[in-house]
Amino acid sequence: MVGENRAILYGYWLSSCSWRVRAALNLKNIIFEEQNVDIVKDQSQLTNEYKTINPAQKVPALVIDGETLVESMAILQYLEDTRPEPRLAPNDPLQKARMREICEIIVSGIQPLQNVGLKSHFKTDQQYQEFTKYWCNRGLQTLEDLLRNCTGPYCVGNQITMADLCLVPQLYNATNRLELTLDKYPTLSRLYGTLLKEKVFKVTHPKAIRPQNVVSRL
Ligand SMILES: N[C@@H](CCC(=O)N[C@@H](CS)C(=O)NCC(=O)O)C(=O)O
Repeated sequence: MVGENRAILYGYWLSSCSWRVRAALNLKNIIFEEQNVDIVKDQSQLTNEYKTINPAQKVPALVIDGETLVESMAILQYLEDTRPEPRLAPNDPLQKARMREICEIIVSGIQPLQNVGLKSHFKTDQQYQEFTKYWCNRGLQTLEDLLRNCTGPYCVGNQITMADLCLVPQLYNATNRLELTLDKYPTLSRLYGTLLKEKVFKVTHPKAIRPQNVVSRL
């Protein structure tokens, strides 16, 4: 039965994909505990034990309703389908497609190309940095172009949607980890500033949930 036991989020405090899910759980008032999987220092995602939770050996994974779910967007959709209020997607088909455009650019077009798991496949750290920054900037430019006419506080429509749940963690990652500036992206910059003031992003922010004594970074 839906919601019988406390959900467990396997995540990493600095992971953008984990933040998407953490924010959705928070918005939908789902009680959960977060298990920190250190994907940087300990590389706990690569253990056989964690592989039984997520065969892709990545975070996030969510144990909920007696099931284990992986892939952040599949998890968001499950939460939306099983706990429809508050809604994370517009009803209108065009608005929904607009929301998915934003999500896909981030989920498929940016995050996989800056994932920490790629690092060891580059000869030097500098090559990895240049690669990740290039693809992140390209994705941010696409987002800026698509959102240029957006004047409200959210990416799409008049409430937080999955697009915002993807955008805020991505922009935090871009500015904090990749040390990119948002100066070239006025719309993204404005949305980021506005969205960070929302309670959901304050309480689920990596700085708010950072485990004690953690020193590792992405
Ligand atoms: N498409 C997956 C991507 C998951 C992913 O790449 N997670 C990153 C952190 S944001 C990770 O676990 N990286 C560690 C690794 O690849 O070893 C999702 O949306 O859940």
